Amino acid sequence: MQRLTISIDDDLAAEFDALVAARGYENRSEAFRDLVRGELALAVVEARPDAPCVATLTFLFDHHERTLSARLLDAQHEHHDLTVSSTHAHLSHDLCLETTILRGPADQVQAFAKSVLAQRGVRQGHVHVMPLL
Ligand code: NI
Repeated sequence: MQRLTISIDDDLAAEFDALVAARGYENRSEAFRDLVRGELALAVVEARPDAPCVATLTFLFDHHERTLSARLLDAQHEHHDLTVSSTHAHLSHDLCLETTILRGPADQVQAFAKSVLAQRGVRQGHVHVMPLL
C-alpha cells in the first residue's frame, strides 16, 4: 500500500470531512479510495465501450401509463442477453418501482438503460454501471 500526501483548500477539506461523516466512513482514506474507484470505473466505461460490466437500472413509473408495462417487458425480452433479472414493487395505486440487473458490454448496457429511462411514463430513474475489469 502507498501513502499519498495531498493538498486541498480548507473549504474543500471541510466538505470532504462532512461527506466522510455523513456516509459513515471510519476515516478519510476509505472514502477517498471509494471516490477514486468510482471515477476509475467511469473512465474505464468511457475508454472501453465494449468493457464487460454489470449494472443496476432503477426507475419509478406510472402504472396507469398506457402500454408502458408491456413496452418495458417487450424491451427486456428483446434484450434478454443483457437482462439478468428484474424486481417490481407496487408502491401505490399509481406508482411502481422496478430494479433490473443488466450484464454485458458497457455501451449496450447503457444504450438499453437510456432507452428504458426515456420511455413515456418513466418518472425518474438511474443506471449504475460497474465495469468487471
Ligand atoms: Ni406495479
